[in-house]
Amino acid sequence: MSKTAFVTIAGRTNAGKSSLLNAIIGEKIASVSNKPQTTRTRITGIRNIDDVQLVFFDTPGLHKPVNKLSEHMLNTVKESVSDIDAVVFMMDCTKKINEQELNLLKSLNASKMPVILVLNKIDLLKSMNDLAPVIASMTEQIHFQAVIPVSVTEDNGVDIVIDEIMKLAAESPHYFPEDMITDQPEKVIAAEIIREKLLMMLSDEVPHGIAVGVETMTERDDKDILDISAVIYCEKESHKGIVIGKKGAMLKKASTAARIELEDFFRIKVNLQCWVKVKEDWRNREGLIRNFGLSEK
Ligand SMILES: Nc1nc2c(ncn2[C@@H]2O[C@H](COP(=O)(O)OP(=O)(O)OP(=O)(O)O)[C@@H](O)[C@H]2O)c(=O)[nH]1
Ligand SMILES: [Mg+2]
Repeated sequence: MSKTAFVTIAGRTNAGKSSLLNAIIGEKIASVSNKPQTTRTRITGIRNIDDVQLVFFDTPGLHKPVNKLSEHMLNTVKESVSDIDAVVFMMDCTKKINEQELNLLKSLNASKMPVILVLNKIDLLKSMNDLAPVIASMTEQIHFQAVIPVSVTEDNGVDIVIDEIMKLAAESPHYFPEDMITDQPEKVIAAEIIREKLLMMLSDEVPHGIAVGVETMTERDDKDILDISAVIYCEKESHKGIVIGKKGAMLKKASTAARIELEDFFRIKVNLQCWVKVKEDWRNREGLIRNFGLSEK
């Protein structure tokens, strides 16, 4: 008898949602960074355990919308919390809940959607006793299927999250082949790996204005080499200078780090070429957002 559970991972930006998805899938399919709003689209991750297929949707983090891109990101979250079996709601346990989070949780409760509360980053707590008031205040206001304290980076508690989700799987055919771990096209994964390295290396002002598009990705006939060419778009001429760096140092550092991870992911030698272009104010331009695959409309 086969079973399936569709699960959306939602919560504030930087809570550790993509980190959790990667930990559950066992491969890095979603970009992770300490900068807010790292995830921009819905990312699907698939894990098969015995006869159960778990399908996860990682979503952009809740934040205050400031431009058209963030409006699209927040719409993605809204659309991702219907027609599923459960929501994993993730919080950084060192941060207080805000109104946006509370509103989402209340509407999930109203729709009778099972919600598993995952309190992440317990490694940052001085004492586990600090968790008790957090849990008490949350469960006073919202009904949860389960409350699970975890530290994703220390691999503490992730197995308990999986066990809870397994309980919610319903009898159903499997929708994805057994060997599939994500529905992200390879070009998108490659672009996200490059964008993640830039997020890691650049200072705060620039990263949000960056989009990466992989233009070509071809394996050579005569050698085991994958040629990838990518364009890094930034919003300002001055940002382009920062992305390239002194004598190209920044671009070189980021593309080397990306190449190493690309080789690891695709298990083949990679030749990566990155170009930097300016597209002013792309985050407010519908057409460009569609172009980058950040909106389906
Ligand atoms: N200390 C600590 N840091 C963590 C833990 N889990 C994730 N992080 C860090 O938190 C930061 C954000 O992680 P992400 O997985 O990108 O968070 P996210 O919720 O997907 O963020 P958005 O995509 O912006 O919504 C990264 O620097 C992670 O390494 C944890 O258990 N403990
Ligand atoms: Mg994320």
